[in-house]
Amino acid sequence: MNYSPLQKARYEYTPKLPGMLRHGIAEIGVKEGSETQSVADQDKIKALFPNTYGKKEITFEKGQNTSAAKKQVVGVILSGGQAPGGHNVVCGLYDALKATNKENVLYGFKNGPSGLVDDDYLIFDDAYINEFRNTGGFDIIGSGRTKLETDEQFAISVEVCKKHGITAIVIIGGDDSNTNAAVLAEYFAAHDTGIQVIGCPKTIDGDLKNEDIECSFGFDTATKTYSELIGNIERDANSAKKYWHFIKVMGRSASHVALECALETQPNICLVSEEVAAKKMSLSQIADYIADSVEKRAAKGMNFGVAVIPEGVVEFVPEFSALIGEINELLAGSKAETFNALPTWAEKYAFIEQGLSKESMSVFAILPQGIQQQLFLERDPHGNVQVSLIESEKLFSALVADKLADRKKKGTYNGKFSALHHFFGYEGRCAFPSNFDSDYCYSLGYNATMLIQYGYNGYLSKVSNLSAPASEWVAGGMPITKMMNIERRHGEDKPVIRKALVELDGKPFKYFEAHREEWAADTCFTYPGAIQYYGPAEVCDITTRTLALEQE
Ligand code: FBP
Repeated sequence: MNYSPLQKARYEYTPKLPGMLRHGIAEIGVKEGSETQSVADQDKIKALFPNTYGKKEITFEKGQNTSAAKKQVVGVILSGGQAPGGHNVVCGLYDALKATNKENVLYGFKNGPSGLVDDDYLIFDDAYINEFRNTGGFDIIGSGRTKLETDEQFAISVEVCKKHGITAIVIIGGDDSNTNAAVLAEYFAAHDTGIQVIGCPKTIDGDLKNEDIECSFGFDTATKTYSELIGNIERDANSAKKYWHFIKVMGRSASHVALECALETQPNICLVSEEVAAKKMSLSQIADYIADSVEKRAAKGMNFGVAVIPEGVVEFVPEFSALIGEINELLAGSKAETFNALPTWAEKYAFIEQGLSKESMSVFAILPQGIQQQLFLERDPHGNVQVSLIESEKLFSALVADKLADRKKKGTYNGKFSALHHFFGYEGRCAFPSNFDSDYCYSLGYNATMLIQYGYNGYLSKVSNLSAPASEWVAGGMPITKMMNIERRHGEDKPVIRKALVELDGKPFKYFEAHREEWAADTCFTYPGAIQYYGPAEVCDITTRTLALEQE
């Protein structure tokens, strides 16, 4: 194996645990808090989770470890998209298991939740796990997006666990995966299996957060990686002075990633999908908003700039989601075949023109042809438009170019507009975790072992007070049912963890709102540079601006 110098150096890094987990295992006591209730729909959630609902929140503290001495055989699963720090959750889990009892065993189910039902696993040992300490990626066991949600899958899971003597399953995932973890925990309890389930909050998107979970892991490193790249592009823009860069960033529906990157780099424009929805903005209004900045800057001789676009923004534009809905209808069932059989784009266009309402057609007509075609070509297995594949960075730059052409005709704008496009997503999901994510993830894993040791089931590993130094972090657990409500999904009422979108009255957005006018008209770029792993704590251990503003 060839290791990079940084990889070798990171193997030596000792992640910081919360103060209360730093004493020996024998001195980790537990304090139970009050009973919990779900955030909404209490009666319905209680009825669906009769065995795991209403449990107490708990905190660990220095004291006598009163847990039952019992050999633990634990299985861990990585679920969904990669997020920096996942390896450290596994390392923390492993180290705490071994520190508790050398006989404890950790199984890793491969390639996501399907590994459990397929009984596809490896057993961790020191030599294997040491290769992954403080590194990015999920390649330690792989990940996948299969959901564990049917009784049949649950029954197989019980058989697999029994076969290996597994006492607990740890699921490292986002809101959906942890919702599934809660359902699995309830099944295990209802069938008296004695198997526990613990979740850990993962996703670079930052949308698994609530009053208990301050942030999901991976958000810190991913946004720092994107911010470094955006900062570099800003510096290039400010040097060359000839391009407008349109940069789309991952994050699915929520705009937490885009907003954090904007707070870090102060670009000229950052769209926030949640604001677009609240103001019911049209594509034309958004294009005008960006064109205003282009025009103001051009008047000062600055024919360059940077615009950050959240991945999911188009879904939040009401007229655009209406258009998507109509397209899905237009091509439902066998109509897709009729459409696909049309030989030329002109004929396809005529078919579309006939099928769409006047309003949706007027939206469709202003889209660049590449995007129009994308809407009909890139479809998911259910035949629906794959909104996440829409190149919104190109869409908005084309709409802005049209606006500027009009303004030129009217004589209000006389600049040059040349656009370049970028999409940052995969670049950040497997970066070496920042010190924050290394420490946070290791703590989440270590803490998960403590929750297992104390016999908790259906809990999320919780580490809080995260903008303080790690020594002051607070470790404990929260029943997952506390975070749930009922939502309509695929035509059915489902118990789910509520996805956290950007709050427009929250401090991070308010800060952005107070500064964006100045950023749009002037050049206020900030260049955060690369993540620093070694050096002064104020450079290396700082958390996101989002968390700092939320907790100031
Ligand atoms: P999770 O929600 O599973 O954490 O994944 C987040 C994410 O990185 C999104 O930001 C992005 O839209 C999506 O995954 C991409 O998924 P895929 O890796 O399947 O292309």
